[in-house]
Amino acid sequence: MDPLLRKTGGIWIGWSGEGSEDDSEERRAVLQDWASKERCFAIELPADIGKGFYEGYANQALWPVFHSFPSLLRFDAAGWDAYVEANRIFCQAVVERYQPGDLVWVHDYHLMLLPQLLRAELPDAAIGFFLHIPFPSSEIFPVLPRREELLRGLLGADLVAFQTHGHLQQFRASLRRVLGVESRVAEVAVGNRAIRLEALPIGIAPEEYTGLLDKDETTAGYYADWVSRHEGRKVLLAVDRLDYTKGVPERLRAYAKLLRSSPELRERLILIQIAVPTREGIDTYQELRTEVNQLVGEINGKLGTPDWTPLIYINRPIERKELVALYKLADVCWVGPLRDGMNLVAKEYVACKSTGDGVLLLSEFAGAAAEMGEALLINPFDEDRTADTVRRALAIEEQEQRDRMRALHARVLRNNVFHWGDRFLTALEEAVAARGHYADTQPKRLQPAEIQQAYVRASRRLIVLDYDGTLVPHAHSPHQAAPPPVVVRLLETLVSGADNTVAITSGRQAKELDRWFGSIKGMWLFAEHGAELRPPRTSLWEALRPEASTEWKATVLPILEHFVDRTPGSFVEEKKFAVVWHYRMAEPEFGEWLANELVSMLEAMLAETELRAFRGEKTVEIKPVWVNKGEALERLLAAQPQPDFLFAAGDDRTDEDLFERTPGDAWTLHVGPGPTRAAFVAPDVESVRRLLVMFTEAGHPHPVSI
Ligand code: GDG
Repeated sequence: MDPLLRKTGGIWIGWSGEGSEDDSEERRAVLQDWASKERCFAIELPADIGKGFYEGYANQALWPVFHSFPSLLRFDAAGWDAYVEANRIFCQAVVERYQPGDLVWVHDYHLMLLPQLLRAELPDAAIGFFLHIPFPSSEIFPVLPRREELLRGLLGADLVAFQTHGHLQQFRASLRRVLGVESRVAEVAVGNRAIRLEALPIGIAPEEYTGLLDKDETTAGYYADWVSRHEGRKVLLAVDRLDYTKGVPERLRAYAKLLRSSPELRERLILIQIAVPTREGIDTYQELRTEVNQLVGEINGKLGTPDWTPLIYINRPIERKELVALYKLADVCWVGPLRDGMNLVAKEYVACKSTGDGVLLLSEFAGAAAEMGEALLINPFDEDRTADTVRRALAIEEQEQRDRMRALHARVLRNNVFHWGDRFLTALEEAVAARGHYADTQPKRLQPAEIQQAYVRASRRLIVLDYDGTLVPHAHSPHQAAPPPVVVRLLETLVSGADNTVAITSGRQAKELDRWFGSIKGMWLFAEHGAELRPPRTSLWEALRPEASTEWKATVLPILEHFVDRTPGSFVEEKKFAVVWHYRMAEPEFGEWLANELVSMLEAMLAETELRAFRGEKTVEIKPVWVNKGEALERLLAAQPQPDFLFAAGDDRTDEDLFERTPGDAWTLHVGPGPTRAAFVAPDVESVRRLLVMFTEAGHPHPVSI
């Protein structure tokens, strides 16, 4: 971040990494220096908070789960409390330094609660979050204790960005599964806020490496030393923090296999493994160190000769100049993480290969693989095949090797860290700018007098009404929602107006609408969200798409029946063109959880078909995509083109399809809370009925009263 902060004049706020109890003169001088010279401001955490936060929840819960190692998850409530407290302390520190207009960029899994905490303190601040590590699959994420808090924490931001599209998709799937929150590819709406979602792969600052390559004497010295010691041998290089996600034991075993199966390579090859110690306070890391030490001993002990040490193992950090010398030296860079957000070593190596020599061996489980397709990809868990690929890398034809490396090199230089930083900050600024637009598009509370006047003035009216939740409250069971007399009277009166076309668009089946409204001859009826319709003055129902098959129901019904078995109080409703799982009577929390599970499962299952699973009011409905109220509206407008007063009211997601297709000057009304595209909102069914009463008072000889 250093070059980026210099460019933008930003400040860095980070944990000093030690307990605040150590208050020595020397330490204070260092922190002071950082603040004044580097504009890096240290957060102080008490030792127990720091430990519980960093070695506890962040690195023994989040790190393993996010890297798809759920079996290494260790959770204790004290670690979580420390994590919350550390996030709170960060929040305070940001608030103290915040100036209006600042952009706040929160980094990584240690601070997932911070966006929400900041939002509460600084409601207008521009807050972005970047996750450097992968986001796990929605099957794994829910094992995390306190997963809801983490997701809600992130949703405090204006922008949440990931290394790859894959990670972003997993995040969206987890939002659905854990919180039941639906999102779009690039956006999720929470209440009246929109949060932008992005995939922004991080890059490196190439100059920081290439600048040392040929011009720096120390680097040249390191290079000459390494060359003289290993003249005539091919060099494989690996550079990792000694972390179980990085695949170090897997690499060493694959290397041993390679040497055993290809005796001709012996004495002609070395592997240099840099393994920088990290998080040594955590047991898993101690165990990893022991395992790696043992493998190193075995390889050199069993395969080495008096003139040749096959593996050079460096278990400490080296300075960057030496690292660059090694990048220059290496014939093959072997990047083999079992899971990695991005992996910068791959990019640094490629940056140092401007002449096109060298081969990059890259794990398909590193985020980098998504944009470095010219590398030789490996599955690090498959040690035999990995050994084969190393053999292939060593024997690769020069032309192929140069073609691959040149393409990689150009891309790494282009998609550098500045490009990444600019894209992040631009996306954040855009997300904040769009807030105003979003606020403008927020629905207003309906002014009944205003709409009544418009009603009176009009002469070609189209009135489209949802039924459940709009004209009558939702009933516990679909059979208990017969319309009260006042609703029937209201509809009859509206239909009797010569200038009016009135339609009911409902998710209900045709037989129910017939039973309740069959007697109102002049009204359009749309059943099953428009899949079936009955035009005015007819008694026959038509299918919107008569040729559509419904054979798919036989596959989906047993799945829903299985959910009924698991959920007392829930039941399945089979419609002509849809099937619905109702869980209004089920235990609320259990019902919501199962509904999330069901939708997540069906989403994957139905991906290749025209069927979709839709969440409704305590329902999950499976139907073809073309069955929607928007299509119903098109049909109405074909019969009744260009109305001069279009009024549409509804309460749930299915009504949004209709609102989306209405012209800009339509009076669209959403009933109840929740996000909507409608221009207006009304609090409840009663207010809709009062409004319809006003219509009848304004334009009809026999108004209805409630
Ligand atoms: C996280 C994500 C993501 C390593 N040894 C030495 C040394 N290094 C430098 C490398 C590289 C960096 O450390 C390691 O970066 P990675 O990307 O490989 O991995 P993480 O540390 O796990 O970083 C990762 C990254 O965040 C950025 O978003 O790519 O997926 O896990 O720059 O060169 N540098 C020096 N001596 C060493 O011995 N000087």
